[in-house]
Amino acid sequence: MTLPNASLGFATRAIHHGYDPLAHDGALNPPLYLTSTYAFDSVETGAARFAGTEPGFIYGRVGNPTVAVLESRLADLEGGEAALATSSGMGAITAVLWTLLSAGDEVVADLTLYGCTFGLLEHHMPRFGVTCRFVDLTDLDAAAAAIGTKTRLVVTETPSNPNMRLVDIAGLAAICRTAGALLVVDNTYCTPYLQRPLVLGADVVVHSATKYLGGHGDLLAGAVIASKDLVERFRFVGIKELNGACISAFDAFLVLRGLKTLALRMERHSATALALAHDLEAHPAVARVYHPLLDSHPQKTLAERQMRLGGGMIALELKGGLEAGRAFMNGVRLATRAVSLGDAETLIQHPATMTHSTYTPEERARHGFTDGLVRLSVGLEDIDDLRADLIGTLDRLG
Ligand code: 4LM
Repeated sequence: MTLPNASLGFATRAIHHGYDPLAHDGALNPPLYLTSTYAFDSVETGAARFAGTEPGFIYGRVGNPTVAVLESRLADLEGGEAALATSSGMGAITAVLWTLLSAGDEVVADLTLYGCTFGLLEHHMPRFGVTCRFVDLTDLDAAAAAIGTKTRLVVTETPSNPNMRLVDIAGLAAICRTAGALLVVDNTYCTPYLQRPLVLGADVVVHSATKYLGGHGDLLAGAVIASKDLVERFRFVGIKELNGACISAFDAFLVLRGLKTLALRMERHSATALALAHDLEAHPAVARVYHPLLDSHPQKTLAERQMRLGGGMIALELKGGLEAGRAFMNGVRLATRAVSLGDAETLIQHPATMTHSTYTPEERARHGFTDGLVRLSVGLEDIDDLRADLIGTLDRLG
């Protein structure tokens, strides 16, 4: 049963792509291959597989049949040639950076990135002779001015974690192409259901599949999607020789299960988040709400052009600043105080002391997000219950 993929919709491909039950004893789900190594029928076969002159699995760190189904499906959904699944989002990011960068190279990155990506670029890559310049990539003139002859990679998230800034992927991709730099976009917040950076011109997409792709808060995983050539290098240099961050077959199986409902979940996360963003913005205790589709978002037009539905993430600041934000986070009863995002449960957390505590207070100020910022990952609960919890808590706090 080979499906004519080009004509199929996103949800269908997220459920079926790259797997034929009839080729696996009718098993509806891809078999879970729990093996660390693979038998060769001869020493010549083994040598040919290592040399890359014959296809086939060689060792669990560089491939597994369950993982291969996931990789094929992710490449298809992102519109890329190939994909590599990794042990976590950070495993994906380090596989890309360590494969492509050498001492003396420069990275240009956006001002706001997930805390550990920032920490890696600002505090650790310089130890290996790679410097990073953080630039406001929402300003394409500033981006063009910052990208120089030593710039090998340009790294961005859009919308950015935690403050929902948007970067014009097509515009930035054109600048990178002229300058000879590769554009890496972290698409964790959107997933390919809402935004497809490769189709817009980016060279590499990275994901924390721990989040929406898995969708249930029960695994850690990551992915890189790019050209076949780049993915080969990330697999055989980045994962095999540099960081060893291969995904487990069981986690790959769980991500495949999550993908079956990705389209449904993203519709619901997005609809609920937008409605709650409007409610929160109208509340007298709230100073500012950050969501791509609010009229108050300075890049709403770009959001409508390059992504769909707005996504499930909201950030907000209360008029009472940090103390009011703390009281709000401690006051909620349904939303769960936890980091991570993209789960069925609504999660609430404090970037300055949690996900972005890798930034010093000075860096947070320089990079443009306040200590009072509260982040919400809007889950799949009934909206009336979420509204009662969030708005009710704000009302109670006065
Ligand atoms: C969080 N985020 O924000 P692993 N890229 C983005 C992310 O948000 C994350 C990663 C990569 C959060 C984790 C605690 C945009 C993570 C890193 O956690 O290594 O799968 O992904 O709450």
